[in-house]
Amino acid sequence: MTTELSEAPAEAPSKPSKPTAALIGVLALVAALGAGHLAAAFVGINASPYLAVGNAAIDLTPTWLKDFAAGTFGTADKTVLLAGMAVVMGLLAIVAGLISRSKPMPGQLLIGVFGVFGIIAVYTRPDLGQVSLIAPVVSLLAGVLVFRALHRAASAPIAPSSSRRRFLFAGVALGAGLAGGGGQLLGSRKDVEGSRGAVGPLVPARTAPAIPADADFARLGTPTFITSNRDFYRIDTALVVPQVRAEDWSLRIHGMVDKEVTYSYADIRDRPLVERVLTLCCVSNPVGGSYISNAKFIGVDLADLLTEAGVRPGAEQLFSTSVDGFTAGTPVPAVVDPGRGAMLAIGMNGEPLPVEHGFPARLVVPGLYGFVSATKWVTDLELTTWDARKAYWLQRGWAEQAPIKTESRIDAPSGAAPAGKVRVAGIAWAQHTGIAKVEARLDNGPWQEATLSAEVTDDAWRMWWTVFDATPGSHTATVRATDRSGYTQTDQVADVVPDGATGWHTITFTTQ
Ligand SMILES: Nc1nc2c(c(=O)[nH]1)N[C@H]1C(S)=C(S)[C@@H](COP(=O)(O)O)O[C@H]1N2
Ligand SMILES: [Mo]
Repeated sequence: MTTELSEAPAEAPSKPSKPTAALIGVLALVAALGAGHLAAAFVGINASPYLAVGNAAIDLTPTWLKDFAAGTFGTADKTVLLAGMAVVMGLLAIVAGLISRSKPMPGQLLIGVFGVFGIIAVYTRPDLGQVSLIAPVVSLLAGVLVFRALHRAASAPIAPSSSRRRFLFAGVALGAGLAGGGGQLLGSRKDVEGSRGAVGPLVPARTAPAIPADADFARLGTPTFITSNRDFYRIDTALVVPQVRAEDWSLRIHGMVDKEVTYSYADIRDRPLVERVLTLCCVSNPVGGSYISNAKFIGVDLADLLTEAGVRPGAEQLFSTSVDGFTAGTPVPAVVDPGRGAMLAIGMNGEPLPVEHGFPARLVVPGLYGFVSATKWVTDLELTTWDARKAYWLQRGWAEQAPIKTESRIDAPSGAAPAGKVRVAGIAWAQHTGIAKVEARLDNGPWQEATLSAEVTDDAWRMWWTVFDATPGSHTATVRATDRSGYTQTDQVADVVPDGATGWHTITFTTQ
């Protein structure tokens, strides 16, 4: 700092030009984010201030806005969020540069406030420990120091030759890029795909029933009975898919139990495995929506693990926690009843769970929406009461109890069909109750009973089809399902919040 004192009185410093000032702000931002990303590689990539701010934004977003974002951008909503953050940060950085043309202090302050936001975002993440604070602190320091250094170079009284200045600016940009890229590489260095590949074949002792050829009407436009892992719908609150190696994973069962137990991946894998066909559905699935898929899950009975721990009387909810901080509360009766078939799943359609679907392990519970039951990357199960703990979506206005509602959807025809005999086909579901009947009607005419696909299990969806005579022109088709309890789907329209949409799915199509 002595150089500063000796240089200061020499001559009035020159002001950097507006574009240079703006560039200083942007480069300081890029340096801060790059350094933070690199530091995060050593403590967990989610400690990167950029990602931590994004994750915090997701958790703080009001439900209506989340629904709007998911509805408008679909699964690209996360990319849109990250891009939006980049634009806002970039604009603020330009402001920081422009307000600091004569003195570095105002911009430095703004960059500092940015840094503090990053620190708060990391500090308040439920999935990050104290050591993670290193990343946003490094980021703050890098931002402020680079801003000062560039500002000084740009306003030096005897301006360093502009080529030297350009060299310095380019150096910062390059360094920040290398730091960010290096962080990204190092952060994903933990070879989770390698760990997944090393699991080897999962051979269930009890396999799922064989899937008959008439379990779907895919050639008539319904989905295939089993959804491929690639096509299976996905819902995550976290920005970055958690990377957990099987050898680093463990599951702890504690709380209102006789004996706390902890299982390693090998402990679970070495048990006799069971395979079950199960249709998962998201509570956010609107009438006619696509957040529903069906797979063969391989794992162990949750009821067996809970018996080993010994669930105490008075335990009301199984509070499950993921490594990413997501939590779900499942009613105890649904997970201790051996007839229910709730699982700790480690496999999906013959493979170890895909990383995006919860590798190394997740929960699945027949008949309950995913947000109250299907915790991915699960590491902690606490037996507790409803009063003691509130799960992630319960805190955000969604229901405590959320059994899947009996529903149905039309998949064909879509758009146009030749006039005459028109075949209408789709899916229906009432997990853990079973579908008894599906009816469809054309243009509000009489209900007509549809042909159902072969039933594989009452925990999975059924497909249906029927044929109508349709004159050339515009038509509507409507569907409703009746489940094995005798309940017929209500036509009352309900929104997805708080416990799932209702209403009859109606489509419009034209024939010619
Ligand atoms: N860790 C974690 N688990 C989670 C979620 C999540 O956001 N994070 N989403 C839940 C919701 S809302 C649903 S519907 C299912 C979706 O599971 P899938 O992504 O494998 O289809 O996972 C559940 N488990
Ligand atoms: Mo969900």
